[in-house]
Amino acid sequence: MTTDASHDFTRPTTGTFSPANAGTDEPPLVQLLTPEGERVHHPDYDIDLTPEEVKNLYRDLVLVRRVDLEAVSLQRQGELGLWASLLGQEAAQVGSGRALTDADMAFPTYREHGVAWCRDVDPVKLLGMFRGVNHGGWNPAEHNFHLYTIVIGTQTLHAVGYAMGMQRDGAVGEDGSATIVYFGDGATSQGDVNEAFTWASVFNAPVVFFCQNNQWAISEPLEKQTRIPLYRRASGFGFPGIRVDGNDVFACLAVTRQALKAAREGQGPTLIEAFTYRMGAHTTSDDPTRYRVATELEAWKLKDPIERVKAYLFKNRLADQEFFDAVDKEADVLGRDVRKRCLELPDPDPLAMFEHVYSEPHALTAEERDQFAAYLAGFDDASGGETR
Ligand SMILES: Cc1ncc(C[n+]2csc(CCOP(=O)(O)OP(=O)(O)O)c2C)c(N)n1
Ligand SMILES: [Mg+2]
Repeated sequence: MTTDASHDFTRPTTGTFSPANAGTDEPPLVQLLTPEGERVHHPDYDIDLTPEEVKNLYRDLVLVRRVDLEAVSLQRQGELGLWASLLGQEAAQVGSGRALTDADMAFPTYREHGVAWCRDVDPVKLLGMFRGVNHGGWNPAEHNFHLYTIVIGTQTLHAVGYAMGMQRDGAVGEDGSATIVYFGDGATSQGDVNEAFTWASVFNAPVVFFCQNNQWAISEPLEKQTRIPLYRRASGFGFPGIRVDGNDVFACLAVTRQALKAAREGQGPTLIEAFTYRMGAHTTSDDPTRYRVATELEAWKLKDPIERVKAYLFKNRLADQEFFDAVDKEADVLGRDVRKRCLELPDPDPLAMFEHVYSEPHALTAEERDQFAAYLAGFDDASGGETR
């Protein structure tokens, strides 16, 4: 191998280097609630929450986790084709989701069940999509929550386009709307995401890039996506980046609220890196024991997003056992209800798959639909479904 003095080949490529702690002058991530449930203060990102608001956040976290658990079970029982669990990422999703106003628009990946909850999307609609009985499940315009996007990173471009549209319609400003887009650590390696950063930056688009760095992109660790902490990518594009404790619902709420406000006020985009961990498998088709060690999981368990809010409420006598029992009971009722309604979802009309391919009638799609209808009609004859 040739060496070139102008390049630094001395940096380690494996082992000691970690984008989680790169550089010695790395500021600590924004945190307002420690894993032990101690409230800490931050000079730039503080937040005042009433006991009622904290209890509501706790309730959101517990209910969202319960829906997720129920979905994993349903998949295991053969009732869903697939499920992407949010386990461990509840605070990042509920904190950012609750920072949104009704007028704001959100673009999710396939894992944002907690944000969907905050946008009042019925969880059964999410399950329907993973059961393969609907085409996405909800009307994005009704919830200001776009459909789930499986193609990694592409929704960042949709979001920037949407935000630029709002900007041109004059729909931003203090009481107007901002756009938030969710993506993962792996997505930051996609061209789409980097293009979205460029466009958002140069057009000063009112958009918040919310990256849930859950440390893994299926079996690829963070080290294979970046040599610097992800939030620092933003400075190269010309807008601020901030790293927040993604397991701290208070901090996620505070930081996202501020970034959305800045977007509305014409200050352009912000990249938020929510530093968190995917506690479950990538999806129900994945087995993470094949590529990651159990000690990593154990370390993150101690940073659980729900336990720290519970500890905070307990320590400060803001809630008693009765409250926690009532939330658990509500979660049980919700879990049972979601399961029941999922199993009752009707199978779709087979021809429905040809609807909504294009917004207007399309000759080729119509031809394919007619061919398929004729094929299906072959099953109706007296031969019991035999076609020749
Ligand atoms: C363009 C594209 N390439 C590859 C895939 C396959 N794929 C699905 S999820 C995933 C990893 C995404 O990781 P990350 O962005 O960190 O999100 P996470 O799943 O961890 O939430 C990949 C590569 C895809 N869906 N789309
Ligand atoms: Mg990831």
